[in-house]
Amino acid sequence: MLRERSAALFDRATKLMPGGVNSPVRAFVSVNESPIFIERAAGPHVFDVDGNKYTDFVCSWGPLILGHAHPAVVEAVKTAASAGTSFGATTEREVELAERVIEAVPSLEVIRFVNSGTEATMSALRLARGFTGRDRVIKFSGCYHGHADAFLTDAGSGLATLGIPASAGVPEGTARDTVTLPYNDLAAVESMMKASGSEIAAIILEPIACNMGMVKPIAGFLEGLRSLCDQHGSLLIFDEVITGFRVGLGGAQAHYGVLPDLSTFGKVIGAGLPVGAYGGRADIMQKIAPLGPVYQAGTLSGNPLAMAAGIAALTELSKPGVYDALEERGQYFESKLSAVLDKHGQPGLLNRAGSIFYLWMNPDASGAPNNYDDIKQGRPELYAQLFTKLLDRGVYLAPSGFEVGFISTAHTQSELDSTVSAIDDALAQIMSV
Ligand code: KE4
Repeated sequence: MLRERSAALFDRATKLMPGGVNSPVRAFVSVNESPIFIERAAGPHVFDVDGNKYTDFVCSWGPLILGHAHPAVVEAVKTAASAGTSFGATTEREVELAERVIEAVPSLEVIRFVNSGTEATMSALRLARGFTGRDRVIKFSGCYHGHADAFLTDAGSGLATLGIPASAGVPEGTARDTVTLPYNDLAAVESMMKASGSEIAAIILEPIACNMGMVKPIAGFLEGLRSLCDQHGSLLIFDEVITGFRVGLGGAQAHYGVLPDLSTFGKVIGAGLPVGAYGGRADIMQKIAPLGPVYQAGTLSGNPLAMAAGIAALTELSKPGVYDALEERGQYFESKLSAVLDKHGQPGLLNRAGSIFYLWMNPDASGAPNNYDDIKQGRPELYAQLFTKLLDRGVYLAPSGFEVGFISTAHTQSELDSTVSAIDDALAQIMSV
């Protein structure tokens, strides 16, 4: 495929923005490619500025569970925009979306909208610290909670992609208050809580880790964290920015039946527009200004266009059978792709949770990964080869071996079949070398 206009635009972009991008993973560094510039998208497809068509499994990193340019979402945004783009005042749409989110997610009593997942987790941590009067937080290696200082130790997503163990610019004191433990290692959390539980404001995690590739909680892990937080008066925070409204209307907390004290959201609830949210128990949330002493604010929080998009998306997602259909598509894709991986001698393993999947390129895998150290046994260079060959075959996977892929309601069986066939073809080439 020719991608000359993308290359020319990238040349201009690199003179204007760091790495030519507004978010590091978009630079395609770890897959040794020049990034594609997207011109438009529809349903399961994106089209680059050179007119090339790709079946898209990035889906803007999760928000587009209904596919690109869903008519109901586009119409809602157009209608909202024609009445004004922002007021800096309360609107009915904020009330409506808040009611829908709270109704859907079992642990939510009160919610606050912000503009990104980072803002949501940053605010949730400040709230946990303000509510408990404690400073320290436990996070898990390979989990990514956005780019607030407290979370940039041994994090996933772009830091994993670029091999950055901890970001420059984070003060020693901040890093000292963040304890980073191995995901799924309940014994490590138990001993930390036994030693310092009275200092721990919160334990935060992705209930299904999707930023180191995919790592699911082993039996008892989430329940164990819940119990440890109860024992030591710490708050349990589920970062559901990816899993929220993705693995079901109630998110991972409903799926696993473990209720956190606070949850964070983003992505799907904005349907591609900038939205984040944090919420949970009313007694905790009432500490937030203007009610309480924990300050958090935002010029564009609850933006009418973003609220309209979110309402439209949740209206579609609330229709009967939507998540069953997504699960069926996920199962179909998993069964077809697993057969192709077997055919080529299992160069990789597919991990899946609903419509989220992770292709872990690791010929030595003996089973699903349980933590970041397992994940790092994989072969990102093999993934990079597969990425490039698939891009040339019109399949756009995440440009990083540490990111997951997403299936939307717009991905038909035909798109999944052609994708599996392209992977079969690409692996035949790669494995023959
Ligand atoms: P944002 O600030 O990027 O909206 O959300 C941060 C965030 C928080 N929590 C979780 C579980 C997340 O996955 C994210 C952001 N996800 C990455 C992709 N894995 C965003 C992609 C990017 O950084 O460009």
